[in-house]
Amino acid sequence: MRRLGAAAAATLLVVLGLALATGWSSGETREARPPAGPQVREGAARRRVPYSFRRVASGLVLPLHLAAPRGEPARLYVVEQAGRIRVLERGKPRVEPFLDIRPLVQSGVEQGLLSVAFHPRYAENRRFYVDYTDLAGDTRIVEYRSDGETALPDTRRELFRLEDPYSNHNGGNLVFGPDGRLYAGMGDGGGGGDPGNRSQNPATFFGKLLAFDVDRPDAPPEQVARGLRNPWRFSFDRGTGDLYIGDVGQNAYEEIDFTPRRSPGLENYGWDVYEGRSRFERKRPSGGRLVFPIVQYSRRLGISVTGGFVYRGSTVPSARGRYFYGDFGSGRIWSLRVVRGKAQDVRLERFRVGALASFGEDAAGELYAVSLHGGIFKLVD
Ligand SMILES: [Ca+2]
Ligand SMILES: [Ca+2]
Repeated sequence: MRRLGAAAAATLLVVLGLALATGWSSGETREARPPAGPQVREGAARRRVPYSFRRVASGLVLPLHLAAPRGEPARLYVVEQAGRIRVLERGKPRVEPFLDIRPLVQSGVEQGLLSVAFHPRYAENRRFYVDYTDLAGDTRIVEYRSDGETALPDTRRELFRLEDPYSNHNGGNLVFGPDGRLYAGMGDGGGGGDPGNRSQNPATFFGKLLAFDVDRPDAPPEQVARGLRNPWRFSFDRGTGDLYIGDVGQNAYEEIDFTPRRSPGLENYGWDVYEGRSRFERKRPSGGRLVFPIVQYSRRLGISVTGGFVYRGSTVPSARGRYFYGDFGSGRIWSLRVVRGKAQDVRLERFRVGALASFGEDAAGELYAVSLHGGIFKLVD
């Protein structure tokens, strides 16, 4: 694997929203404490597991994300940070990119082309969506269509633009939910400690989970959740519709948030009142249903969480129903099961993927891990 230089690696450490620590502390208070939940412990389960991540492709250039339309079992689409989407067919990157919008994209550290989502009826309508940082550093969410092989640049239609005060914490994940809406995870706008207190402020889109009705392009997105710092990858369980979010912490805790499909609505994931389950700022949450992480881990085990997927593939039966997630900096990967809303059987896996930028699913629900160093790995027996 090509190794990046030390300087590049240092900047990559902030790719996912870790950095710009500004001396905020997470002083505990005597106010109501959140419920204790499972902490991730090193070596909590060292039992032999029959699976691992095996490299299936190399040579991508700063790949950040991976997705596939449901109707294309033989293809993976890999997002490269600079502004391209590459097609992988049986492990081989096609020479011609699927999409190339590099001239429109400001790329580097936490900015760039950050994700792609295919319309649930992509096989018929060929519509797909990208989230990227434009040349002014602002977030854009744009629809394109393809001819089935390659994107058609002239079909571009903008859904959303958000002027961004800082270069970091851009969220950037796009996922279609079980209700057919397009969900977008927005970071808190950046800086350290949410200096503009945007995540709890219902008047801004920062720090929110947004849902777009892509058939009503002029309708504003619904804010379905608030209190996010930098949701670096979220997913809906394709089996149950439950929502899992990896939210990057400030100085202390990385967290995974869970919301069942049938939730009462308007979740508040806590930031910047809480970092993980710890008090961060002495103020009240701004409303909504306060949700604490189902699991968190400290700086000893990692620096920047990468949320993953509940495995619903068929290649590795023993992993079915387990939620996989990891850490960008340490490359550690864990899995767990959610039972009645709680994390159980949290397991540190034996394998690591360095510069773990994302997980992704193919059409059949097989699970992949994406290394920013250029490799794609598949969960196999
Ligand atoms: Ca703040
Ligand atoms: Ca939180």
